[in-house]
Amino acid sequence: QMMKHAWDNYKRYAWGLNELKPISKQGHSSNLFGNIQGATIVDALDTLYIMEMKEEFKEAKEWVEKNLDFNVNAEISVFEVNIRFVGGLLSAYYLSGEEIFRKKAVELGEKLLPAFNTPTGIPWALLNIKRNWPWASGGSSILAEFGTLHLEFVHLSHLSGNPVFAEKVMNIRKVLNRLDKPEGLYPNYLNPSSGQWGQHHVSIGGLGDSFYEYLLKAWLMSDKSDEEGKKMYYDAVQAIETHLIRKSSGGLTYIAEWKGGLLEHKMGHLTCFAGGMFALGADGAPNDKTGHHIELGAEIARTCHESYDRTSMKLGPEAFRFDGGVEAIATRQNEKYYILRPEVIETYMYMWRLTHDPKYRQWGWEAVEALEKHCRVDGGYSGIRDVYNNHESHDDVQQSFFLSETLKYLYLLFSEDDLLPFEHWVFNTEAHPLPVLHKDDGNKEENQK
Ligand code: DMJ
Repeated sequence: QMMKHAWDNYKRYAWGLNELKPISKQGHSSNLFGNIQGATIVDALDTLYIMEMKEEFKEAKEWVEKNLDFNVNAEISVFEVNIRFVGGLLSAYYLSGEEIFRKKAVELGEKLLPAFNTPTGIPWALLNIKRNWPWASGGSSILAEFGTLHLEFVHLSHLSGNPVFAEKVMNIRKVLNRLDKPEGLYPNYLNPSSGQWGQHHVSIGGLGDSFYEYLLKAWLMSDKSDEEGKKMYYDAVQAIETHLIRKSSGGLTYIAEWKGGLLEHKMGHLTCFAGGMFALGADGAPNDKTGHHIELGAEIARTCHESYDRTSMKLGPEAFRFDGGVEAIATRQNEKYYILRPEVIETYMYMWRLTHDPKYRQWGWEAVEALEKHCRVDGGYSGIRDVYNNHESHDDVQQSFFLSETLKYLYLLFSEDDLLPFEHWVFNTEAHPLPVLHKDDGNKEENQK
């Protein structure tokens, strides 16, 4: 019903545009996608399919056939377009088998390739004028952006028969492996021309997050044959544990940010995805650390739940701190907003599947109630400007990831484990499921031809 409400209102007021403004009941355009339109449609395709909303899936598919056009003349974010559009199209193809989605995914992948024309092969953040974000340290590319192409690009090679996509992302690995890493950590900034790190800032939240996620998932998606991805992931987690993970005096485990050796005792909502990541990776953890990684996941889930529970609206802030006498609370006005992000619910879903502890469903249900009470409006769902306030001030944006991630993870949290089982599917960072590529998949397809 939540999906229906979000979708119907998007359809009614913003059909074909990128996102919905649910208060003003009109389209919302963000500068991430340039002239590419229909972000909500492409991001929502697989959720509609999984929820068996057949009519809606059909109309979304027709829109893609007739209208989805990749004009990259205006500037686009390579990362955002990859995770939402390429990822969304790939999942829609694998779930439905409809050729149009495969064709569009490969077509779009090809348009992204010029971003890799740099001296190192580390891609630019922005196309079509190839450049980086003006705010990024020393003209750098961002770890979480160039490190979050791997899953989609491996699938693009698999589906197109063109090895160029996989070669591009394997080269990123090569560049990273050649570099010295401070204390074994990966800085968020890397200059694509010089191949040198920018500022030594390290984060498991924004600017770093999905790079780590994709190391683990690359290994899982390769049917555990990508030993390099595996080693990079577990080595990185070891360094994160030593240098970034701390426990508050009140007993809450959190992941701090690292700035040139100094810790900032702040955790972002984005960082909360790491609970699910640690638990998902627990099985392969070296040195008998499986139980330890599950426990780490559980502790991060608990901390992130506290960040929700300590607000008036029971929805978590964008960032919360562990200093100045507070724990898991936002102290700065510009960190008190909630924009329908999925990461905490994502972690509940992984923890539920991997432990079956009923508290994760309870916590997920608390989030459903809070979303219904504070974010649901006549025209869809909106983010909130201050979750500590008793009265909602809505931000008037229904983010496309609310349909692709937040609602999908909630649905999976309350579904049986055999819906998209983890042995066969990995989720890209926008919650688009991609199948594990089994070692004999290539041959199977050859034989079928
Ligand atoms: C999504 O686009 C993805 O989850 C990304 O990895 C981080 N930001 C948003 C959701 O918060």
